[in-house]
Amino acid sequence: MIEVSDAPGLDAAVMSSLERVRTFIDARLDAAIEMSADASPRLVDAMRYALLAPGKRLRPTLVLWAASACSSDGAGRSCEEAWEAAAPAALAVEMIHAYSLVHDDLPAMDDDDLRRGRPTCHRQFDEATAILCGDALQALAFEALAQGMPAATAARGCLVLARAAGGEALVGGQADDLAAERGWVSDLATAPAAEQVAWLERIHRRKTGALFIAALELGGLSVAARHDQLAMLAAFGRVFGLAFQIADDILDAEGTEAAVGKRVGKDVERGKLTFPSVIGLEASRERGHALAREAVGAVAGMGPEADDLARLAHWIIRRNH
Ligand code: GRG
Repeated sequence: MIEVSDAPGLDAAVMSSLERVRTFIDARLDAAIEMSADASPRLVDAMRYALLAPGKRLRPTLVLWAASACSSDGAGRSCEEAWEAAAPAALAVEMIHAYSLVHDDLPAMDDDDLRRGRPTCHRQFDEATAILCGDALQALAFEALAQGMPAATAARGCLVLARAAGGEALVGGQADDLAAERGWVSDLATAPAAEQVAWLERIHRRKTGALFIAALELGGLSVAARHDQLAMLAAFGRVFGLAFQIADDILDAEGTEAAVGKRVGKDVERGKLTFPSVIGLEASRERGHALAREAVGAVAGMGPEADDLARLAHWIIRRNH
């Protein structure tokens, strides 16, 4: 099992592994966004701007690492072959993620000016273009999956992705989060801490967690993973997603705009319910580390091939961006 005694070494290992994924994925994202002359040039510019912006590529990373972790175990596939098989799914999840960020930043939602260290899509272009850009990225995600995978895997993959992106998950979590922020949910502000934590977990399980779990499942599906492997990946995803979100809340409370690439301190400014605001910063950090350990335990049965996933789980709560 991965230990965190050598934290600087762990950070360096994760950063260099993420860099390898970025090189692999960015070249393919760039190619996937080539459009015919029928697409409006301004729209395509906005799509390229949003999709190729310098994000961490965490979701495609999970797709690729899930695929390689499931491939070595007697499946007779090399890591390179696993990544190639999983590439359409990796592109698709990043497209959904990029669309969700563009829409989340809109004035009607979170109203942000900065994303990934650059002006948000609607600030760089205009609001209507940003809305259409998100719409087109969402459609392109399903095109990438359906076109790049064998038919039966593609059908299953589209189902997994549609559920994770839909009204019961990403969009539903976002809708409930907005409802609470705008005071449409009564009693939440005065509810006991345990109820507030349960509410936070329910939001984040859908708004951010579902896409992480889908990324891992899609990675497994791409290489025809066994049921037990898919179950381990799902268990990892459930706790990884929550650890990621706790870290996101901590970064909003004490990160810097330069490192995070977006405005920080917004949650406090808006009196938003977050893990630090409900249980405090130290308890949030402890909970995040406990979840990271749980995530590592969830994939322990996959052997050393899951070491990258395990390191990522430890890093996710330590990150500064
Ligand atoms: C608009 C349907 C719709 C959904 C929006 C993703 C989302 C739901 C909102 C984004 C707002 C936000 C800051 C959520 C917290 C978690 C999150 C998704 C952070 C950004 O993800 P990272 O850190 O970003 O993986 P990069 O830029 O590295 O890809």
